[in-house]
Amino acid sequence: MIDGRIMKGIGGFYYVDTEDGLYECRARGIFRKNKQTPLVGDRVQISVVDEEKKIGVVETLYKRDSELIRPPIANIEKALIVFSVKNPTPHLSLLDRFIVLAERENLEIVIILTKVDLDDENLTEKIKGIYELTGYKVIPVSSKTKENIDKVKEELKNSVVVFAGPSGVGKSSLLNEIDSEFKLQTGEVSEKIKRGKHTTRHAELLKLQCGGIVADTPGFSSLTLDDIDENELKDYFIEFDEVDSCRFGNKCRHENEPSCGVKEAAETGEISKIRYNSYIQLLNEIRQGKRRY
Ligand SMILES: Nc1nc2c(ncn2[C@@H]2O[C@H](COP(=O)(O)OP(=O)(O)OP(=O)(O)O)[C@@H](O)[C@H]2O)c(=O)[nH]1
Ligand SMILES: [Mg+2]
Ligand SMILES: [Zn+2]
Repeated sequence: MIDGRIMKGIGGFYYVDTEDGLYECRARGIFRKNKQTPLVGDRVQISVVDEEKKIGVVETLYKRDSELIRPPIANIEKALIVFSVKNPTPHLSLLDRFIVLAERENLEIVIILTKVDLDDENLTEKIKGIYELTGYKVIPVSSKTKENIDKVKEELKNSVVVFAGPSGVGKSSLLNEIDSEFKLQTGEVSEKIKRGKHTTRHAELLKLQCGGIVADTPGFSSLTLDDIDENELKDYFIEFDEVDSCRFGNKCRHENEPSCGVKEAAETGEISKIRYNSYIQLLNEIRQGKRRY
């Protein structure tokens, strides 16, 4: 038996990286029976079936430190959330949804704004302003002009990082710039509807020359917060924590409660009104069990 990490999963095969190289593995039937699905990023134990051909079987799935459903990936430490300032137009409610899901998994979060070479409406500064108030690092980049590629590289050193964001924002393009050995497929953004064409089909872990592991993933166009509790949501808007003085303390849902410090902070601009409104929208959505975006 040897330990390894699932780098890629396609058509029922798992590609497991071990100290003895990469093995193509099937998973034991028992996982399916127990409704367990191995995920890219899973730490596993495999038995070798054919050393020559590098074929094995996944025998054990170790406990996950973190798990995302969209994109489907396990044991990530940090999420680089990638949105373009144009083509496609950034959808901040979708960005906030992803932040909530990543916060719940305790991931470190960095926001990457791509295609700044196309920014003719100064959206870069606007979005940067909103999210810097939260405390998240925001890095504007362009794979065209190579602006700030180095800063993104810095974020990838000695860490296990996922690139996540909508289709067509330039995740794979950016990764190709970051490591000259990567030859990831990239796709056009549809001229008419300005949406990506889902070029990347599977999540895949890639080893970087500089050390560190990064996952390229398929773009998503919607995220639901179905299994998040309405009382829990506020914990994932981390800037609310910095505001003291809600009359009901930690019980305050920052909605209609009197003397709510968070609501006041959104009025004075101490925290972003846009983020606050986004919180209220998501809160209502969770309540109504609605599934949008
Ligand atoms: N102008 C400009 N175009 C870019 C930039 N980065 C990527 N693109 C273009 O955007 C399109 C989509 O890029 P991809 O890298 O395939 O996007 P993706 O996020 O990987 O998309 P999916 O794999 O579908 O999730 C391609 O036509 C790229 O050439 C950029 O910085 N500036
Ligand atoms: Mg891609
Ligand atoms: Zn409050």
